[in-house]
Order: sequence, then structure tokens, then C-alpha cells
Amino acid sequence: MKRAKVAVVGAGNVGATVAHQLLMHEVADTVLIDVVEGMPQGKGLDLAESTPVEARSVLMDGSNDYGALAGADVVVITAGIARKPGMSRDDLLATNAGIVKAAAEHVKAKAPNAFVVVVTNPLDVMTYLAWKVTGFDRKRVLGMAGVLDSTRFAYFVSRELNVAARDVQAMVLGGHGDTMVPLPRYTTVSGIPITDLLGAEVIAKLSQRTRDGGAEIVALLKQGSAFYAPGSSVVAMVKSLLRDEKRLLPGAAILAGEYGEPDVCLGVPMVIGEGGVERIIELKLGAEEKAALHKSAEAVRDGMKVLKERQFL
Ligand code: A3D
Repeated sequence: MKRAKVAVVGAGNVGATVAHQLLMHEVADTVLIDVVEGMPQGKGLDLAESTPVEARSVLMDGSNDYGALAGADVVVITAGIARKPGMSRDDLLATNAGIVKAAAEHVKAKAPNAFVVVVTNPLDVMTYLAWKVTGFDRKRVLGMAGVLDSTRFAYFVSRELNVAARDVQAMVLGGHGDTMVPLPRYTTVSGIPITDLLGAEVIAKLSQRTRDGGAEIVALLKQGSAFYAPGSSVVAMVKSLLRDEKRLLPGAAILAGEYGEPDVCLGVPMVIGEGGVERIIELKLGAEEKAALHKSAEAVRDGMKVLKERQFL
């Protein structure tokens, strides 16, 4: 059987962490692609040299040449500029749009059958751009944000209740930003909704910490942004794609009217398998949740407007 191949565009903190976790979980042969001369080759070789001691049977490599995309089953796009303290996600938009557009053009030309998992911020807008530029079926282009936002929410809940983190399942929808929509009703500890376990005030506090989760880490690191939990979140999605796990995860999908939102990219629950985004689950939202999701979609549309003004779309 042919071994799966993942190409990770952008060999920075998130890209290298994704590659390391793909190695540790033996998911696929992996190539890191970056514009910095020698860096992806160095990280690729360093990773490869750990395979004997880790007893992992995967090949790891690095390249400055987008030709290395050839044969990739999944392309993870992490190339871009990371958010700096005090910088809003939207400040990143123009710079990262140029980088993602170029990467997506290469994917279209060199890996026309691949799934694309976008990580570059602002996430929902960049995923929409990658979808437009590749022209791929919307099932094949997805963004990673909801898994990260949900694992953060789950972690905060687990600490608050002093229960095992693995027993908490959280659901966070919407755009990856200040307008994300944590859903306490659909967040459970071994099936028990947290609304039965925690007071409204505490839930509101944990939801806000989740919304600020990225900024909290940026402020602590002083340089760069989170990469361990983002790396784990990307690998969960890649594994589900390549192993046809059919996991139901929150992810950024191109919507065509689901949740009443046409032509936008937004975080929704999705089933991920060998067909890509095989299904989008439409939850029955309350009026307040619906309004919050719509506000989130409008924030993404603001970013799309900037892309149009600057002729990226
Ligand atoms: P960083 O460590 O700076 O890595 C980015 C890499 O991209 C660098 O090595 C650059 O050299 C490389 N790069 C720049 N331009 C190109 C290009 N044209 N082709 C190939 N490589 C290029 O950043 P990071 O890894 O911490 O973050 C990467 C991106 O992911 C940023 O946009 C972050 O904001 C974003 N991010 C998103 C999430 C989400 O949950 C959505 C989480 C964490 C990071």
C-alpha cells in the first residue's frame, strides 16, 4: 500500500510541530517547505534522525522548492507571519493573503488531488482564499481553528472542575477570533453538559478566556504565538482525513447556505473522513447563539471585503 504523504508549507513553529507530531503518530511521510534557505532541510533532517530512536517508520524531509508538493495527499498551509503582541488578526490579513495565495496556486498546479488544511491567520479568510485560488471542491479545503478553540475551552473546564481533561468534550463554533462562539450546551464532561455542573458566571468567564486564548499565549511568549496545541489540533484533522476516522470535529468549512450563511468560511461541526468534509452538522441553535454566529460570519465577510479591495479575490 502506498504510504500517505503530507506537505507542510511553512516550517516555523506550527509547521515543525505538526511535522513532529505526524512523525510521532506515524501518520505519513512528511516534507516541510519554507522560503528560508536551508531551514526546512535542517528541520527535516533533524526530525528524520529521530526516527530510529523513536522507532517510527516514516520519511521526513525539507525543501525550499514548491515542487516538493508533488504527490501530497494533504497539504497543511502554515506559512505566514505570526501575530505579534498588540497586533489584531486583521492586521495580518494583507501580508498573509499574498503568501497563502502563492501557496494555493502551487498546490493547484502540483498537488491537484490533495486535501488542504489551512492554519494561517486570519484563519477563516485565508481558508476562503485558498478555496477560491485552488478551485477545489469545498469538501477538500478546510481550516483548523475550532479544534484548537475547543481543546482550550475543554482544558479550562477540566481545571475548573478538577476532572480529567480527556473526559471533557467542548464545542466552539464561528470565526477564529473575538467573535468565536463557545457552546456550553454542547460542552460536556463524559456526556454531562457543563450547564449542569457550573454556574452561568463561571461558564461566561471560561468562555471569555477561550476567546482570549490565543492572545493569552502571545502575551506570555512575547515573541510568536501558540504552536503545541495548534500542532496537535492540525494532526487530529489530518489523521481523520488520511485514516478515514470520520471524526466529528469543529473546523472551518466553506458554507453554501448551512446555518443560513451562503458563501463564507466559518467554524462548524463537521465529519472528516476520506471524502474530506463529508458532512456539516447543523445544530439547532438558540436565538442568541444564532445571532452570535451571524456576527462571526459578518466579521469574516469584512476580511473578505479587504481581500476583494486589494484584489486577492
Ligand atoms: P512562524 O513560526 O513565524 O512560521 C511561519 C513560517 O512561514 C516561517 O518559517 C516563514 O519563513 C514561513 N513563510 C513565510 N512566507 C512563506 C512562503 N511564501 N512560503 C513558505 N513559507 C513561508 O509562525 P507560526 O508557525 O507560529 O504560525 C504560522 C501561522 O499560523 C501564522 O499565521 C499564525 O497566526 C497561524 N496560527 C493559526 C492558529 C489557528 O488556530 C488558526 C494557531 C496558531 C498559529
